[in-house]
Amino acid sequence: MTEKTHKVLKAARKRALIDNDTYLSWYRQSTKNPEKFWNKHGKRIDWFKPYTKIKNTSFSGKVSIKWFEDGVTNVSYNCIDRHLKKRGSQVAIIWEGDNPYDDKKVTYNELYEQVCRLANVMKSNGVRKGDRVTIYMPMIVEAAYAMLACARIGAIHSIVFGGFSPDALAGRIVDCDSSFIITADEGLRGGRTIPLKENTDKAVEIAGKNGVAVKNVLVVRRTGGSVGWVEGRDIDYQKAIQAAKPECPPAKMKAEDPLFILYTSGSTGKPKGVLHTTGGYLVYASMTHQYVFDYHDGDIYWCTADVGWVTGHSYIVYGPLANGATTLMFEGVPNYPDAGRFWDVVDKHQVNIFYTAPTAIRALMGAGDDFVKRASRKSLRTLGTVGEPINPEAWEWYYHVVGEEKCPIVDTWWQTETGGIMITPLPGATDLKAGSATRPFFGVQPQLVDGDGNVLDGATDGNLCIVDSWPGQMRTVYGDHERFVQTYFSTYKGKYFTGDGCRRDEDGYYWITGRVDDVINVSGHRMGTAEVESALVSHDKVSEAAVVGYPHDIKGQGIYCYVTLMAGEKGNETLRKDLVKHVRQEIGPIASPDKIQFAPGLPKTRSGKIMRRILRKIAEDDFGSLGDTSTLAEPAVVDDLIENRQNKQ
Ligand code: 6R9
Repeated sequence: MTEKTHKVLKAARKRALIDNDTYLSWYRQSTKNPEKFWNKHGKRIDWFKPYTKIKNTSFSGKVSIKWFEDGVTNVSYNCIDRHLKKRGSQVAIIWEGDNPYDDKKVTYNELYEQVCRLANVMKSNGVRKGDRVTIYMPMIVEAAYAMLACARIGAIHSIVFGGFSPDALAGRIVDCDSSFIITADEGLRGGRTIPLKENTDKAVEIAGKNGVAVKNVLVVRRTGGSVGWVEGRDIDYQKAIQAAKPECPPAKMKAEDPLFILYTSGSTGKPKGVLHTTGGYLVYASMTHQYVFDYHDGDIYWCTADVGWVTGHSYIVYGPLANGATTLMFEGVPNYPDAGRFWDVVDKHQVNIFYTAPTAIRALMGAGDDFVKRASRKSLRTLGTVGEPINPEAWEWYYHVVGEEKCPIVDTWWQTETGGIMITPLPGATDLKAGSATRPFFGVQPQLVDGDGNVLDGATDGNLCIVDSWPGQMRTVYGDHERFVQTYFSTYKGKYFTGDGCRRDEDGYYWITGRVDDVINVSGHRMGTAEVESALVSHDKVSEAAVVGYPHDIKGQGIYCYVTLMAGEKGNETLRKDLVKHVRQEIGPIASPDKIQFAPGLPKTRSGKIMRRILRKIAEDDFGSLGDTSTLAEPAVVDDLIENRQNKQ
């Protein structure tokens, strides 16, 4: 296959921090002598006590990952204090509200004061180094303050995306035994409110029944809507902040002290608490932010993610602020008030670097070019995507229509687990191919293997592994190191297995083809099919469920559910609606099933394993190629599944 190549743009190369020769030579150094390379780049952040040890990592046996381990630093200090002298009055955060008339700017001086005050509020309520603090917030500046205040005092934050239900929130509070929660009265998105405090109240109750007593709930007034109040437990954010001292010294943190936990879905079991630590994470997040986006001093940078996902952690808050950037935080959605919102905001705040998800690009492409063209977009210089594979049509539209062929597109592949961008073009160095994440970042050594773990060379398809550690890598699954080892290092011994399939072409470019495990990617959000299945079977009319992904024009993948009912129950529209509601309650709106097929039976092997391959094919309406069904216990169930498929074309 030959794909069209877009050569590095001349203007991009002229301005770029890294040209192709530099990329090649740095990459060689980074893999030949990682110690030397990272010794140099670890110094991009400030250390209270410099490290002397650099890399101490092993992907075999018990698996242990330590970077800069004897160094002492603080993430909040690096994101705020160290910039104050030079850029105290520079804007750190531009906040753009859901309503286009609502915005504000926060300078580094103001950020310092707000974060210190909040850190003091937390301290005076008993939050100590190492305690877990749950953040369940809308996209308001206080969410960034909360993260940085935790980092300042050494508390470990666990952000739960505002789209998760009380049940899902409770599960995460219990898993990390968190007794302090920061939330808001309500969130606001696309003109609609989200009952965050009400959900928190429910979650606290559920957590209580599961043995975790939440001591305090700190509540920001966002909409002013009326909410329940528990005296002695709930704290009014604004009042508490005003009463707190505006100075709080940053805690001395060891490089390997935890910074945050972020729950993410895998192919089995409950979501895992991915644990990231202090030094290596910040070095990697800030370095990738600088070079991948070719960030220069004074640039206005906008990543449209939510802080509830890893992209928001690394590329709205930690990476950009560590670099002294101006980062834009957007509360709203791409199509409110209309599909031109992104481009209006680009003009309004003169955004230079814009980073979003393929699902948003596809949706906006569908709304037509006029929405794009009514904005000038003259400030734009670099465009980026993340979260899922981008189809070449959407890529070309982004490149030609949004960027007018003047902006390189960085298609950045990475994961919650990797902490930062792993495979990506660099704007001034890499020729682009629509749909390819191209080449590895410094220090990243990808490898493709077949199902038996044989290493595959040259142009080939395979399972994507990474063979050596990089500083941003997750260190463990919170509270369950064995699960960390099992999940990531046991499929292919001694290698980190990403769960993604991938093709490498004749130029050595990487093309991520999507998950090869039972994880689906819906609008860039990761979901374990097992989680949706367990939500479905917790409904009293359901006896069994199997969930697969199917191609969806906008979302990338849709959620297709096969449901077997209890004896005597009948599948109808009312029950379908009820099941959708039930899943939304159990997990949250992001897990809403798109299709539900009632099935008298599921195709299983004689040993009782559900044959997902067959279910996927039927959901794709591609049952001409079902492959071998002879190992099925009851081959006849397949005919019924085909007959009643929900995606008939
Ligand atoms: C950052 C983030 C990780 C999974 C990953 C892969 C998919 C992310 C991608 C991409 C193709 C890209 N993914 N970026 N696939 N091209 N540029 O999204 O983290 O939520 O943990 O998801 O997303 O399948 O394994 P996370």
